[in-house]
Amino acid sequence: MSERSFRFTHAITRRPPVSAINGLRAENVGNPDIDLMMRHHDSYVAELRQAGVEVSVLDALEEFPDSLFVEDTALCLREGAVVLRPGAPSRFGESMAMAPHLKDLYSDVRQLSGPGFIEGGDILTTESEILVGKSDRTNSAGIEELRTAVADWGYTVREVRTPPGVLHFKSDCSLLDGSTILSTPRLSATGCFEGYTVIDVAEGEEPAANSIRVNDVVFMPSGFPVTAQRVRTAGFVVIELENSECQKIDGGLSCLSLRFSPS
Ligand code: CIR
Repeated sequence: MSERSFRFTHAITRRPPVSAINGLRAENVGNPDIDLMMRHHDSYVAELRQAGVEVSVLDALEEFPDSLFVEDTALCLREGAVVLRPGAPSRFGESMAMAPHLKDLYSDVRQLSGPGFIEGGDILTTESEILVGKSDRTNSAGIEELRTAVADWGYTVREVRTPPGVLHFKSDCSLLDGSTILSTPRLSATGCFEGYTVIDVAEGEEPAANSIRVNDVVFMPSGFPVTAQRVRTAGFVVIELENSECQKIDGGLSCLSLRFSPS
């Protein structure tokens, strides 16, 4: 089986802005400590490099408090990239700021023109398909537009549902290999992963579902030991990363990078 869904040569990240203290969040659990967030971000970049990825670190964008969460701005595939349309009004301009960087790395960059909305956090690319969770940030019109945009690259898009009250589809799941998914029980219970092997995160450890497989390792947020052990027991190499400050503004590990291998 091909491994294109988790073998990456490149990643794009963006430095956290000081304005991230004003980042969007569903619940206020206190503002992030920006210095600590910067240190976590440095470690994240270093670990991606250690995993064999060439990482671009873009300058912070103070006018966009959530701009460190670059994943929401684009979908990067082997054949090309699609510039998305974030559904949060304060984040809409972030994808325009990302487009030129994608054009440096890809010869084919496509732009969704709307009127729908779609954020990268709702998109899970597996070996066989692209699952997109409808959410408060991603609507059916956005999903349809993405379907059309990637059709001639040979990808199938399947519309699924992000659980109510959950920010993004991938807040609750991640890909561990071409056919294995780490998921919260509330998401896997919907049946959307039929045909895949599913590992459920432990009760009370829901944020662990936002992990990332990058080449030979799985990066997981630290502080969720039962789930980390489950993933190790299933045969994966796990590296735990501190992400406490991003979690205060609903950001997981996947949100912090676009990972890809342009062909
Ligand atoms: C937001 O609400 O948009 C940000 N505070 C968090 C975005 C997290 N992104 C992601 O899950 N892909």
